[in-house]
Amino acid sequence: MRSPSLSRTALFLSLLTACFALPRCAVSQTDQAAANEFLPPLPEGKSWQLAWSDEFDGKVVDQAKWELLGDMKRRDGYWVKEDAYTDGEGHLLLRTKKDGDRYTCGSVRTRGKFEHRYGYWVCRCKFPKQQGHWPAFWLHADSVGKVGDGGRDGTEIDIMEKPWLDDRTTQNLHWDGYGKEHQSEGTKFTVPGLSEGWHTFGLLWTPEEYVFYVDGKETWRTSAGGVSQVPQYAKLTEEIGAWAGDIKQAALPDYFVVDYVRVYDPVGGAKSAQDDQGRELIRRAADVCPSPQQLAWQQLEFIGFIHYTVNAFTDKEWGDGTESEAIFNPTALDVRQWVKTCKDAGMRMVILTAKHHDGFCLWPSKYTEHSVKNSPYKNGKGDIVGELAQACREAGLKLGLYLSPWDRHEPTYGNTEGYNRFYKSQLREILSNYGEVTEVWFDGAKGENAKDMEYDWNGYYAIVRELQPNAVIFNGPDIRWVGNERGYARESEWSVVNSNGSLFGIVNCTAKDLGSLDALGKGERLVWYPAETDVSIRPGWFYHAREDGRVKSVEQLLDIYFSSVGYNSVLLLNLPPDRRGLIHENDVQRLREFRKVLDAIFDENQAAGAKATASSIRASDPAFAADKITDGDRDTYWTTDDWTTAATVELDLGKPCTFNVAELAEYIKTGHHISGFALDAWDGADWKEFAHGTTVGYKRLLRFADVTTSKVRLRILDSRVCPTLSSFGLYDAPPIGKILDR
Ligand code: FUL
Repeated sequence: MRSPSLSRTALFLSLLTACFALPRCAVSQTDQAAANEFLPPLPEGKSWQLAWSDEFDGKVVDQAKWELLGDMKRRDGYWVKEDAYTDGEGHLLLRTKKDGDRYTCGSVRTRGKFEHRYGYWVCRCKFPKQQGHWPAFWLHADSVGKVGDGGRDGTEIDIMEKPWLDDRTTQNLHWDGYGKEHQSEGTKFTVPGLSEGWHTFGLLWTPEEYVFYVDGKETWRTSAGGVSQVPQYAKLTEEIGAWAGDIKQAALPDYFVVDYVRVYDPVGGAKSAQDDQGRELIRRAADVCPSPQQLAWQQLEFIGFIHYTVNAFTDKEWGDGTESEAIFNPTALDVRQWVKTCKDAGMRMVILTAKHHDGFCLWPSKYTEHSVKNSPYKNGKGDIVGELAQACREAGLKLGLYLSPWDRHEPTYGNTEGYNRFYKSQLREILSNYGEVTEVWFDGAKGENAKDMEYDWNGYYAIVRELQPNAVIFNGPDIRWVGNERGYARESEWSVVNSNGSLFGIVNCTAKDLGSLDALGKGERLVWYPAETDVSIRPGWFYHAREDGRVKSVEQLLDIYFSSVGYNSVLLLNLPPDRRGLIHENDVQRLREFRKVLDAIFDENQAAGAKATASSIRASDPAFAADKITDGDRDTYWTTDDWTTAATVELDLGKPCTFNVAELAEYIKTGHHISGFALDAWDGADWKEFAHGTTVGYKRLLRFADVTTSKVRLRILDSRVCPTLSSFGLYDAPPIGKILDR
């Protein structure tokens, strides 16, 4: 919309701007009247705020807002881009024409550029004069095709369709796809004078219902399908088909003219106090960042666990503390073999059970006789913690230590004061004498018949902070348990959670959802608390000869890798040494194969160096441009302005490439933001979605069927505040069998 002097829009927008400048003030109903825009009534104290609009004042269609559809066949004609253009007078023209022996028309949509849920959506337009084609203003979502959950997971919402030249129009809803599960409801009515001049078509969409309007008069109210609860995009289309009459009888070209599309959100008032709180919660959650130690830990990605104690000799998983030290007799123990196995597998840290629940210490503790010093191992002169620490240092791996609080041997166990003193002395011992320790692992396990006592968690944590200030504490303030021992993180594994106030057991680690806005509740104490995924390469944590044939397959390990490292978690994979004191040949061999497969998958990033353009860049600053995701530098990143929470990045790969794995990485130093994304491939005519996901975080990996294309589009569908992305990868994973045969 445009006029030579102060246009209605300009006046309207200046009123809006003036209003926004005032604290807590949105557009009042009076201002709206001045702007001559009908807006549905709102409860006392609430008013409408413009969330998005296009007045079509530009010389060309704004492609940051709209995607031009075409060239492609559509019903009895073709959608072509050249038939969607602006007239330079503030209007979008969707032209229908005859081009040789085919009929063409224009259509646009905001998919991937503006996707939004709820609010008031309105379009002002003027209709074509000829038969055979019909205009429409509608909302769509890629998930409309999903069957189940009614229309809640996405509904085609037709705010206006007018296939008739007289004054009839129709409004419709379609959900559960377009196949045999398809469902719909609609209304058809006449508005005298509709086929002449300008008219507005509006939809008030709340979580509970849809209310449709024509020229500010309610025409239909429904909650059919259960009401879509997902962000949707707008479409302005022209289509050619018999529903609109015979196109051969039409004198072409003919035009569907659109003056504007505007989307408003309600603000202010009682409900909005909630909305404001919601926004405040989102902002606070988005502002939580990792500590340098948490960040360094996350970058380790893949680490090893070594479970070793008397259990290897008794064939048990939990020793009861009565085992004689004499049975601990590894004859060929070689910590360098452990470290080499871990390093060759790509692990960057090794965590050792210095003491498991049986109380037997792998170092010669001053505070108990139940340790290697009274065992045949090196005639009581051995110190496995010290030997491993040395081997890790030599190999450049980090060291982590596990010291079980539950101790079934120690006589003071059960006496809160006595045992805490004992445990803290041991903790000091292992954290003082072996150089740098990067992770301290506090196991929460305690048998059912364990004596009753209170662990002094805060005292334990204080010792770690004092002696190893760079260490992260597992099951304490820094790192949480993922919630299972199968190797699977959550698909939406948020790193920001709401703590219940205590340090130990900050959250219920096994909860299905820890990080969604719902799960954050009031967000009283938001903390960065990422998940570590611990799992054993065998069924048990300790070595049992009977499990030699039950080492996890490469397929299982790969699945675990994609569902842990690939779900924003760190993978802690356990390798139990056997009675000799060696990691068994079967486990070593399996890890070799696993590494070979990982290397073959990730050897070449086909998106490296790709030309990348984004729909939005923070302050238009090249430092935050889209090419930062393909520059191979994880310290540079693409981002948008704070409240731009949906955006797209297009990647030109330069040549057709085939891939079946994608990798996304957020720049988590500034927080964890992205909550929904999709990936599309260009097929020469259109974008086709090939993968989608929820959260990203430090790393998100996706697997899908082979895709061949030279252009890929990433759509960030939702983000708490500005999305960030430091890297993006596309890889071609060969079949596992083929890799292993090489
Ligand atoms: C559990 C322990 O009970 C297992 O033995 C093992 O150490 C595992 C990693 O943690 O809580």
